[in-house]
Amino acid sequence: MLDPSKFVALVTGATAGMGEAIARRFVEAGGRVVATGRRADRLARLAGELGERLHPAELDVRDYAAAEALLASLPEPFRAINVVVANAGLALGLKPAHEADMEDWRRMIDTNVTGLVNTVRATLPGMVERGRGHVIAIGSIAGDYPYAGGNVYGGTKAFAKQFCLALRSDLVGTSVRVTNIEPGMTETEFSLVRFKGDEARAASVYEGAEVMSGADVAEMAFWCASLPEHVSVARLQATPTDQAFARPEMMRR
Ligand code: NDP
Ligand code: 8X3
Repeated sequence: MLDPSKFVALVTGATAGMGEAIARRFVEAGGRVVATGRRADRLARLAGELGERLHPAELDVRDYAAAEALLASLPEPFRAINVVVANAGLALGLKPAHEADMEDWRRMIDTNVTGLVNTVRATLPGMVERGRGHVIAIGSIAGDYPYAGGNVYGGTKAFAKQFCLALRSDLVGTSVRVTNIEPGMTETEFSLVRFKGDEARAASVYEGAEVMSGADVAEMAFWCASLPEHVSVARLQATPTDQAFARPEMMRR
């Protein structure tokens, strides 16, 4: 297993849910983390709690120039990033395609597809140059298994999966690993965002079901990153034990 104190991880979407849990997992294991997201207050709170091995940095993943500027401005102990967790993402709405809001579709594509590509393109050259690195994308089982209303969201996660597989082809011989983690239902702020602040509707998604937590997914990301450097997990798909493939309709309650 790799020495966790040598990890310098950049995590997108570290202000909530899985991203926050992943940042926490790497710092608590002794690594350094550049924790990013749009909500600066939450990043500051996390930095206050986790201490100097966490560097908070505001970043909207849709802005490629901002990602490059951030990398150029990192303090020395955080410059040699060797794990990139491209986690920032969202689903908006659950309407059938013929009724869906075009603006929701655009935002999902801008965040989950363009944001992922921006994060990877900005961080890859440094990792290739240093001969060490690991891209961990947070995809979803929705990238494999369709469900009603998952239209564009599932499409963006299918993109993440295929993009990661393609990256692996490009990166053979560079020592940079690529992993697409594909979780099933995980209780985070995901449904609150999907249903635009409707707390009752968001809570009903998880009611009576034993779903995964951000910490469960963080453990998967940490395990993939900790494996010896000659081992590269391509895809890691995991669901709650009571979920088969897709959303609640496939779940025992
Ligand atoms: P949360 O809503 O709890 O967290 C999402 C994170 O993404 C937040 O930190 C948010 O930060 C960040 N984010 C959203 N838009 C942007 C943006 N434009 N720029 C930067 N950061 C952004 O949801 P999850 O933790 O569940 O989601 C994390 C990932 O996991 C997503 O990619 C999601 O698709 C995926 N996923 C979720 C599953 C689930 O059941 N929860 C299952 C499978 C995959 P901020 O708003 O501060 O910018
Ligand atoms: C999020 C999981 O099943 O709600 O990727 O789409 S699901």
